[in-house]
Amino acid sequence: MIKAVISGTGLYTPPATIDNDELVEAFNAFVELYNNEHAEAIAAGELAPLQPSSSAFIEKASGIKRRHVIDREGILDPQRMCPHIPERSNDEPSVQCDMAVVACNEALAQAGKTAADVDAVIVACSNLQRAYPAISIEVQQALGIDGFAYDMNVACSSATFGLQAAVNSVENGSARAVLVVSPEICSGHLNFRDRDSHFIFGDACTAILVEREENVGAGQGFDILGTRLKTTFSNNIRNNFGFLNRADESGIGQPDKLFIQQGRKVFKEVSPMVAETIQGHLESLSLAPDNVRRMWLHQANLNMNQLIARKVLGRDATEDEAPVILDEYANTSSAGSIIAFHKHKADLVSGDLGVICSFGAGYSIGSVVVRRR
Ligand code: CO8
Repeated sequence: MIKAVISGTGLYTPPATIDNDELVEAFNAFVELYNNEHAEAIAAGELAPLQPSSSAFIEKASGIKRRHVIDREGILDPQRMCPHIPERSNDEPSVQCDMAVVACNEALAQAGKTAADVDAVIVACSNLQRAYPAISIEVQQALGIDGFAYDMNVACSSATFGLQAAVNSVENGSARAVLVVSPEICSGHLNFRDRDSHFIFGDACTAILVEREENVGAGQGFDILGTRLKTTFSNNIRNNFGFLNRADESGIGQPDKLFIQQGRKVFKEVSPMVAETIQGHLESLSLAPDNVRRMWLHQANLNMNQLIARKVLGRDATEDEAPVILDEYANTSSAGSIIAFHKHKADLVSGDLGVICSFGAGYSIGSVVVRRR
């Protein structure tokens, strides 16, 4: 039987950053503009004044200190509060393709492979910048891969669901190697005017190369012991942007066409589901939580990750056991757990076990158990 192995990972990090103080300063300037503009309606009790944001709240509630973004200036302009990313002509590579190529090239180099060794590309992320042609086919062409490609979206769990699809393709023989790439431009669908969520997201792109075991050198990469996916429908994280928006003009510009969530409900409902999924997955592989050397968890909220790790292990996890990257990157949707894996896997030794686990909108949870070769 063919077995699938993770042989390389890559990461594209946009150079621009925004720290909490800068973001809050822009948000609070917007609040002042809004409240001045609506002073009469506010005084008459017809409108509630907007409340300011605070860096102390952001760090305490989420663990986020800064985020990388494609464009700083547009986000920090209180009159705009949206990144400025100029449209490109059809003859130029798309922004997501550019990000993907950097991350894929790093994953290939880490694995010691070239495009000639790869048969498929899956672009798996929470938002695609156009409907078609598929971004993945553009990436396939940009890398020079002779094979097939497709896009998929399971919000924050896109990369782990994409990993399962890649494992299936490698193990059923339809591809020798598959690149799973997650170009997340979260700043494009975040409402920077919403106090409850303006601080949550950042931009990044990850890539993972999944190959046949026989093509990967001894002691290189990670065996994939199993994947487990779980979905349960919920409206608590939602984005109603879509191709039917133009068919009802009354909805255009409404806040629900960007990311909206009931953050506290998500926290309460998703955390136990994630812990149960990881525990059940380990049990099905005859493994105990004590056997796990590291958990690369989805990076949405530090308190949430500490709670999940505690539920799985029955005690507090050290930062070595559940590394954190959200302080630096914020929530990068599906890229988050893969960034943690990419940055915190080199010190594992042969036989060490780990769990990559994503969770988010859907709800969706993806658990991937790996073992250092
Ligand atoms: N500054 C100061 N105070 C604030 C702010 C702010 N910015 N925002 C809220 N407050 C206040 C509130 O008004 C409230 O005040 P009061 O107690 O007086 O009513 C108080 O702070 C507490 O508010 P919350 O209950 O909302 O705060 P929480 O402690 O719950 O923290 C979090 C909010 C950080 C959002 C937290 O609930 C959280 O992280 N939850 C988990 C969310 C999560 O994991 N979501 C996953 C979404 S990501 C995903 O699935 C991918 C989607 C696709 C990508 C989309 C890209 C854009």
